[in-house]
Amino acid sequence: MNVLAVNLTGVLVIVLVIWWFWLSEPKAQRVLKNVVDILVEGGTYSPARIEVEVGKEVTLRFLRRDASPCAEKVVFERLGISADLPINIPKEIVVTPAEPGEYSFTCQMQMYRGCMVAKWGLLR
Ligand SMILES: [Cu+2]
Repeated sequence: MNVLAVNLTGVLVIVLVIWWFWLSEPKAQRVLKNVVDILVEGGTYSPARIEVEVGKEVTLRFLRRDASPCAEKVVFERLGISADLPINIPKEIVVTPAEPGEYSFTCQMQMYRGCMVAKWGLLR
């Protein structure tokens, strides 16, 4: 009886491990790639460097905690995007990097600095 319980527990653990690492992976990955949360606080974006797939739409959700006017705008120079960031309210910016490479984003004075890196083949 005890041996059977141990074996059943073992099988259950294996099934859970397989589900967690393989079967559940596509969903988690898709969510991670489509929406990226970026915290704006203490003079930094975090994460300050994000990797995204070339040609795929991605939502960057900025949450500004820093009340200083320095952080009030985020500018993607290469994409021609400039947006106001309200304090404590997530602001979604949807971008599609058409070419591989680096797309920096900064505040107006370029004190806050971040970089979105577009690469091929991240989703494969
Ligand atoms: Cu600034």
